[in-house]
Amino acid sequence: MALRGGLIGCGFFAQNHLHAWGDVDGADIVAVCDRDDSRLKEAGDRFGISERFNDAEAMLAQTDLDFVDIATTMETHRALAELCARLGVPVICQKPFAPTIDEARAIVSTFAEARLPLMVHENFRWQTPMLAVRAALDSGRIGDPFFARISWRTGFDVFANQPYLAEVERLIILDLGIHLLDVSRFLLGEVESLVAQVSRTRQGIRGEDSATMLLKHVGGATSVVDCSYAARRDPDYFPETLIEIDGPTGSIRLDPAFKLTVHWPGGTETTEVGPRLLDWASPPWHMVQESVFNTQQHWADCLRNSEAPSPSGADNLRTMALVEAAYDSARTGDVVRLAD
Ligand code: NAD
Ligand code: 89V
Repeated sequence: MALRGGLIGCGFFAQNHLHAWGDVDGADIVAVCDRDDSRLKEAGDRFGISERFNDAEAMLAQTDLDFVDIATTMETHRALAELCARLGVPVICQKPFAPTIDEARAIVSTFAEARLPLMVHENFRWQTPMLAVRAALDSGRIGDPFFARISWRTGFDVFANQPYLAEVERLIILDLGIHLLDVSRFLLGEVESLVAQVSRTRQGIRGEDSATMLLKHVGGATSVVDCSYAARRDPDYFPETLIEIDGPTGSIRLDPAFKLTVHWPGGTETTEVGPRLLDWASPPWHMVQESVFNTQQHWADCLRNSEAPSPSGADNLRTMALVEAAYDSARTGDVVRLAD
């Protein structure tokens, strides 16, 4: 029997969740919830879901669910997740896990006490190109990396689809940098210390729209993580993450258009590591859209097999700690040391 899921939040990005759930093997969304009647109706009609609720508690009371997919914005995550925990329902929750690490810790603690599965829908580590970089590192061809640059710079108008981003005090590190910091952990391991600089270039927004972060990883590697919503470039590679990694015996580069180059004593190999173009996906979002499918298929598999998901809520606390460290460093100018 397929797992029965309920989705809360039928907004902009949830459309990708719902399309991807249609492709996921072993799980179906059988109920949707949104406070907004028109969005609820549109999602239910488009995806053929008859169980529709304006209130999450009513959905949970009236529908037998194996999990809930929380696709609302971060300020609602804790209340919704803890409601699910009280009712014994596992959760996959969109990023940012919560507006602050303290709220994220509270969610993790609640789910640990309830002994329930909890995953954060952090999908950059589930992008096909990122999995290819991870595999290249795992091949051992370049040895243990000592340097990486993880860069995401665009002038794409993210505010058109996500107008709330113009209102938040903490913008690009908490919205986009959070993905890149997770990637830095995914590729180079845990972080000992971090220093950050931020700036705001765009008019009409409240938060920072550029950030540059220097990380020292456990084991000695250094990474530079940089991101901007204010880069005026042509071509603009939105939403691709560009990566370069150096190791003692070679290097790995992820260049625009998903071109992966591995150089090692055995030679130099260049391959195209782009995503599949899913039938509901459309460039330039198609790589992100495929990662949504990859993330959700992983969650369904973990639930069915009683395995820990990646990233679990507890794991994502380490990424949230880097977000908080970056904001602390940008405010004080100090190098921030991360607790073990
Ligand atoms: P949105 O504002 O377009 O949609 C959120 C929806 O949730 C709205 O329709 C709202 O009515 C509904 N909602 C809010 N609180 C609710 C509640 N308590 N009960 C029921 N419905 C409720 O937001 P969005 O742009 O779709 O972003 C949602 C989340 O997805 C954000 O956290 C964002 O950071 C994240 N996101 C992730 C990616 C990615 O995975 N790469 C990309 C874009 C956005
Ligand atoms: O992926 C995200 O979280 C979106 C972005 C605009 C960065 O794609 O917010």
